[in-house]
Amino acid sequence: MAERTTQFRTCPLCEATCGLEVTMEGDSVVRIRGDREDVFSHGFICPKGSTLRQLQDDPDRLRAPLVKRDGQHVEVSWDEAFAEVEQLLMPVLEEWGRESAAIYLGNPNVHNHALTIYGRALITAMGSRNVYSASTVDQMPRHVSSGFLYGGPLSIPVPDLDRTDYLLMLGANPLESNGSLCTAPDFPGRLRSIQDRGGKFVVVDPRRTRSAKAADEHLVIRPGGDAAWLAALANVLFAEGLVELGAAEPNLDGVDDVRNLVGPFTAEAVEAATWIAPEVTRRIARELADAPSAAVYGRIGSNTVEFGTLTSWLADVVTILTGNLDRPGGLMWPTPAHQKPLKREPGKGFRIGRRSTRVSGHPEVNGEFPVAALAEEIDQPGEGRIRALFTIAGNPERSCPDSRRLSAALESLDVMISIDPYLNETTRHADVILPPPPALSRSHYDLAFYGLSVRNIANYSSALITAEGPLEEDIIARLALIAGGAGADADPQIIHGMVLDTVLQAAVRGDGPLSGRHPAELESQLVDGSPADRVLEAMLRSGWAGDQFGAEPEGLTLDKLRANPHGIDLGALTPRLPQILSTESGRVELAAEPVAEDVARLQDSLDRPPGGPVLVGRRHLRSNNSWMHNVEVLVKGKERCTLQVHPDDAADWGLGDGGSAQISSAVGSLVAPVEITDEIARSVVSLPHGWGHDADGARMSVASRRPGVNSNVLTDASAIDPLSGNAILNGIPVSVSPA
Ligand SMILES: Nc1nc2c(c(=O)[nH]1)N[C@H]1C(S)=C(S)[C@@H](COP(=O)(O)OP(=O)(O)OC[C@H]3O[C@@H](n4cnc5c(=O)[nH]c(N)nc54)[C@H](O)[C@@H]3O)O[C@H]1N2
Ligand SMILES: Nc1nc2c(c(=O)[nH]1)N[C@H]1C(S)=C(S)[C@@H](COP(=O)(O)OP(=O)(O)OC[C@H]3O[C@@H](n4cnc5c(=O)[nH]c(N)nc54)[C@H](O)[C@@H]3O)O[C@H]1N2
Ligand code: SF4
Ligand SMILES: [Mo]
Repeated sequence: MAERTTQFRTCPLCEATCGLEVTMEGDSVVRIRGDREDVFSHGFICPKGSTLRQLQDDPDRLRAPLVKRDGQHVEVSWDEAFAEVEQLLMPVLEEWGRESAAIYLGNPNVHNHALTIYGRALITAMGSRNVYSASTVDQMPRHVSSGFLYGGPLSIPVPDLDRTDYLLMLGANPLESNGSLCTAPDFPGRLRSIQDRGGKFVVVDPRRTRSAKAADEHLVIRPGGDAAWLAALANVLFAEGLVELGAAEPNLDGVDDVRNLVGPFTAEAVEAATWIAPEVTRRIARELADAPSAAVYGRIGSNTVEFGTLTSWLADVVTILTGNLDRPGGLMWPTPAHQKPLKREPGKGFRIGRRSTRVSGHPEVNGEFPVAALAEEIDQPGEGRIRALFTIAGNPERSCPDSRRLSAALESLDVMISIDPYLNETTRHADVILPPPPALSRSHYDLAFYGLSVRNIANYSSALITAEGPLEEDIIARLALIAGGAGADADPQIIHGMVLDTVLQAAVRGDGPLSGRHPAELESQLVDGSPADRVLEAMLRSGWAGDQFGAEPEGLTLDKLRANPHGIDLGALTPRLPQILSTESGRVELAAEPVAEDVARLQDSLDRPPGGPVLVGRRHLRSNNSWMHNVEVLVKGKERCTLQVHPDDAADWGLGDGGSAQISSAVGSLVAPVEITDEIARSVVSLPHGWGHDADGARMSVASRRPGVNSNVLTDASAIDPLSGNAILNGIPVSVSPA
């Protein structure tokens, strides 16, 4: 019998970054549970955390590349797969030019440092600006509002959960999702602690979610009403003389403009659009102003809506007006270990629309185009049509709006290449599928999420099980070499060297602690590791907490992280104004023009007559977007892909619990089982996303036995938030009838 060992690593499945204790016997996993000594999660995990083993062992997980031959996916060797990529891709690029290629980056790209670091290399080699990602069905409004307010789309402040006295949470359900754009393992426990220390948290949601039940107060809001309601909170703060800017005041521009902009949004004026009574609006505004510290936090239900960017902006505005920006207990910016020390320099500011999409003219945002436009960019004829597509760690056929059209568009491509462990609804269209190593076979470091974390943490995990195939950075490097014209046999070290050199060159630039040192000298100090780990090491050692390649011997190194498998806690968040600002003015620009101009659209919406029912989404603790429904222990039990309907609506529409309903929107229609519950507001119905696992050609045997329905058949790709290009996935007008 193989020896039993205990290993520690971070769960890569969601943003919470929980520590796992993994008991192994040789190369097999015996047990996974929460790591009680993890410096951040202290033993907390959710039911998904222990399923890394099931993902590893899943017989449907691809172990070798697949290529499509006569409509069937068949296994081939890695060399054959790359040769096939070259043979299919290059003629398309030669005939139609670089702009005929596009890439879609799915959510796990940010849960995997190899992908986070290497994505850019493939985009550069592809030589096309057609970049799409899951960000525009998710958090793009947050990037845009942060870009305009603070100058940088990544300068997203997070609620200082562990010190706040008052948390106002809109369209987020962390008791199911474990939090997003706010990395905080054991989010539920941290919310309870707010209450234990005498504070309060309020949930604003059209559904009485688990988070709403745990909250001190739950406000039922009309879907899409958050921006108007937040504007009303700001209005009350001004009207009642409650604005108190606090220490951030010298850094703020545009407070008076905001006063004017929110002038029309009185508590009375927004009542119909929000379903929130004026006296409640006024009381919440006063509570926010009175609280010793407070933070406003909005997520999916407030981002993937008609006024996503305005909602995101106003959440920060209300926090700012109550003096809670950049102070303990308010909204604060993390300082991830890999970030270089910042100096206050006038920034370049933030801009959108440096180019636009071919068909609908949607502006570029943060270097990408709205994924809602992907289908039409493929299926509409004309110069610049997309004919070649890479998808990396994404399932757009389930996660993006108007799936039917997107499905047909994907099928029509000249060539499609996917990096994914599954033959699923999206990759079934691919000519070549390249499977990455599963989580336990790769190292892990949360490069993205330590920048959105409620404490400054560094925690590195080693790979535990030998990978069956190449590392993901090797796969990307080989694709980049092919796309760049070097061919399928070129040495991936060429790309690895380039990626590393970019980081080392940046490290020695400027007058930071490494200025004057030579990249080659720094490189010679790197410990042996995978290519992505060497880049990570360079980032960490040159970051603010790093050892500066020997100059600060007490500082962080990858070896030091390896010796601390429960992670290193670099402390609570600290104030970062004004250095964090990169606006042109060097100040917080509260009323940047594009944002201010969009307020008129919000004002117009106040007089809209009440419409019919609208559809919203939801998440369940045992799900992870579209891709973990193949894990038996997570999907067993009660049917979860149900249409939630209020009892009075069910009576009006003639629906019975457990019966079937037909739901129709402007773009599609589907039939789903009905779940009658008073946990949802009247005139609102809810379906989770990421289901619909009955597509021909997919190979997910567990998921296909409980397929559920795909809610994105109903979402409309022409409905986007204009500033961010984000798809509107909540508040979709629908009609509902018995099926
Ligand atoms: N209606 C509606 N639609 C939504 C949402 C909603 O709330 N409502 N939510 C949106 C949100 S927030 C998001 S983030 C998107 C998600 O949208 P996507 O990112 O497109 O979809 P996922 O379901 O996360 O699919 C992830 C894919 O990555 C693969 N994968 C997993 N791990 C790895 C890995 O390490 N490497 C590689 N190469 N592949 C991997 C999985 O097999 C799967 O195919 O969906 C969005 N769509
Ligand atoms: N278990 C699990 N965890 C996950 C995921 C998962 O799929 N499953 N996905 C991960 C990803 S990619 C993300 S982005 C995060 C998302 O994390 P959260 O933002 O917490 O996501 P949801 O649980 O979808 O919560 C959104 C809530 O918004 C409400 N809502 C809908 N419309 C409106 C509206 O107009 N206004 C308001 N105020 N509320 C509204 C919905 O009823 C729902 O309760 O979760 C991550 N964690
Ligand atoms: S909460 Fe997220 S990070 Fe923690 S165990 Fe569950 S899936 Fe993993
Ligand atoms: Mo997401």
